[in-house]
Amino acid sequence: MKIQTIELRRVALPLVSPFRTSFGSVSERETILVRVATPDAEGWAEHAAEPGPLYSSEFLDGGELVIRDHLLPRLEAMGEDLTAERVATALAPVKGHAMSKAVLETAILDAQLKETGVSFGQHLGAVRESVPAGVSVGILDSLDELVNAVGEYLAQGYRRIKLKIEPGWDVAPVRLVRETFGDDILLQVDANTAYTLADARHLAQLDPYDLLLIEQPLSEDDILGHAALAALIRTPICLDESIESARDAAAAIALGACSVINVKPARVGGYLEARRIHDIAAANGVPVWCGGMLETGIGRAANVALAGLPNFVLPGDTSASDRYYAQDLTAPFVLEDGALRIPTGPGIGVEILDDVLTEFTTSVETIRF
Ligand code: SMG
Ligand code: MG
Repeated sequence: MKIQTIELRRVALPLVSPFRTSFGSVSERETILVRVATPDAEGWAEHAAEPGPLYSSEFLDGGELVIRDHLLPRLEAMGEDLTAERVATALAPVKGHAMSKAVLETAILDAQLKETGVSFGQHLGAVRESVPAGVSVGILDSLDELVNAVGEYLAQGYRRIKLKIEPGWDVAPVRLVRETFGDDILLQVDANTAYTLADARHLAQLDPYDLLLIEQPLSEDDILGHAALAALIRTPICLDESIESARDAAAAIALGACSVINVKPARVGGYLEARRIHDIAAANGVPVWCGGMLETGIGRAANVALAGLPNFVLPGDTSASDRYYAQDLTAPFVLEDGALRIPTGPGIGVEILDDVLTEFTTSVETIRF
């Protein structure tokens, strides 16, 4: 494939409300959009990192630097032999930086699929037309606010609620949401590594509330800790930050560290590795669901397509655009009966709104190949 230019565009979009997790709070979504121009198509993708290295070691300024100085030269050296399928191998000598590798592979895959008129859903193997949507509810200032927020999301039709938790905001919010909204709602929690194995007895207090899962209670490198915790609590353990590759997924499953996996394509280097994790999990009877990083419509389109694969059996953090943004960069993703429709057009299948893009752009750098 012939690439003419690659554009790195920084954008910042205000969030409709701040989103607080155990590692910090954000009130806008800053990202780097990558646009790959070929003679016949334009591919787009969105970097998943945040401004600071708090969710994982990756962060936007570091990502921009590694893309420009270390990743793009390796892709450029491949000339017209470059295809999306060859990106991961070409970039493998660079350690880490999965999100920066993912944004490049995804933009190239988008251009490649647009050249051949194939959608992400078709290419990845989606088996449904729409995907049930969950919503991730951040840590709030009071339990009253939490009940209001959850009530609104349920009224909008969200099929599953995820509560962000941390020490001091865990058992009480879960108990209250269960008591207020009943036993039938699908409910899960996400700790973003905020606990240690010494908290096992405390986390066991979540057992009576019949949660779908607890996501990433312990440190990302504590696989054996998660396996030990699994024996001490009844709530199923789901890994997010710990799973950076298909090999990690296979190891975590084999060691009994998780019985569910949150698949975030960016965290694992792209959609092709994400599909391998889906396949390994399916072969082991481990259900998966699609995570989120507050993506704009650009990143969301590809995530929703991935969530159409058969073993994505739990609702994902693939919420509608208005859960995040008053104005998205694409036509908004909307909830239809609690689900988002998988785009069917070529590539990611969404058009970028030029005037909105310009409004939220903070810088642009164009690299000629
Ligand atoms: O995209 O709806 C979303 C956010 C979902 O909770 C979410 N993501 O650990 O799963 C996670 C967090 C990480 C992102 S925090 C900015
Ligand atoms: Mg998570």
